[in-house]
Amino acid sequence: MKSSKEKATDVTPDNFAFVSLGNGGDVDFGEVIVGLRQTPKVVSPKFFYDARGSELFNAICTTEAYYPTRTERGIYESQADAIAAEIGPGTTVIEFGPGDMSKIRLLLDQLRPQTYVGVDVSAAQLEDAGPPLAADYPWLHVLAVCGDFGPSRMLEKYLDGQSRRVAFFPGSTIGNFEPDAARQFLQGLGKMLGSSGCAIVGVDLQKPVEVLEAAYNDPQGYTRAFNLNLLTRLNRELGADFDERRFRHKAYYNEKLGRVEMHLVSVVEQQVRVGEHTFSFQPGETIHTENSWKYTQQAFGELAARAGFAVQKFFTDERNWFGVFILSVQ
Ligand code: AVJ
Repeated sequence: MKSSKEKATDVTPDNFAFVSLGNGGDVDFGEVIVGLRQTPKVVSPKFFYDARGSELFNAICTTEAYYPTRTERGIYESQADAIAAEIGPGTTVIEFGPGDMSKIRLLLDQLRPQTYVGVDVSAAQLEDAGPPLAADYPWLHVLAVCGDFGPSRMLEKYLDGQSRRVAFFPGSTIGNFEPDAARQFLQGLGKMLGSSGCAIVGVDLQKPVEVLEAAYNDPQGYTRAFNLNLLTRLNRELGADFDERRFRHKAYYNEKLGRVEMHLVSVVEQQVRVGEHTFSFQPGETIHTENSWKYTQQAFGELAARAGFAVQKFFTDERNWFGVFILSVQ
C-alpha cells in the first residue's frame, strides 16, 4: 500500500532509466590549484555548480535583469512548431547539463522525439529531474546519464544506432567556452551526431553594454552570491580558507573581445591557503571566474561552419537579444 504522502513520482516510471559512465561526479580540483598559480589567476566556471551554486544560478534566471533565460524560453514557446518542422519526429535528443530539464519540456510536444538523453555530472540533479519528465511524457524514453560533459565513447554505447541524433545545447552554455574551444566542442559533437545529425544551440547575442552589464550585476545580488559561493565551495571541498568578505564581485563587458567577464577581486593584500598550497593576493588582484561570450548571428554561424555544421535555420526574439541556431552536420 502507498502511504498518503507518497507522490506518483516516487515510483520510477517504466520509461525512465539511469546509467552512470563512471567518469563523472568527481570534480578535478587539481585544476583549481593550477589555475590559481597562473597570472592572472583563473578558476573555471564549471566549479560554480555545487548544490548552492545551482540554486543561485536558478535564482539568477528568475531576475528581471538576467534576460537570457526568459528570452530563450520565449523563443521556444513561440517557435516550437517551426523548430520541430526543421528537425522531424522520432529522433534521439541529447542534452548536456540539462539542469531541471525544463527547457526540453517547451519543445517535446511538437518535437516528438523517441528518446531524450540527459547527461550531467550531478546524479542528484538527474534523479530529481528525470523521473518527473518520464512521468509527464509517457511516450518518451528518458535516459539519464551520469558522466562528464560532452560526447564520449562510453556515452556512445547507450545511444541507439537507428534514430536521427539531435544535440540540444540551450542556455548559451556554449558562451562559457573560448571561441576555439567552442569550435572543438561542436566538432566533437558533430562526430557523435553522425552525418544525419543536427543540433539546437542557444546562443546569447551581442547587445548594448548597459543591458549586458545589468544582467551580471542583478540588484537582488544573486550573481554576486553565485560568484562568491565559489570561494565557499573551495573552503568546504578543498580545505581552503578564503574570507568571502575580503573579495568582491566584479562583472563587466569586455567590448573588444565581446564577452562578459566575471572576477573576484581581492580588496586587501592577503594570503590564502588552499589545502597545502598558499596563494598571495595584491589589493585589486583578481581571480577570473567566468567568460560569457556574446556572438553576432554572423560570427556564430562562421564558428559553426568551421566546426563542420551549416546553419539550417536561425530563430530569435523581437529585440535580437538571443539566438537559437538549428545546425546540421555537413
Ligand atoms: C549558464 C554560462 C550561460 O554565462 O550567462 C549567469 C552563467 N554567470 N550569471 C552565463 C552565469 C553569471 C551563464 N551560463
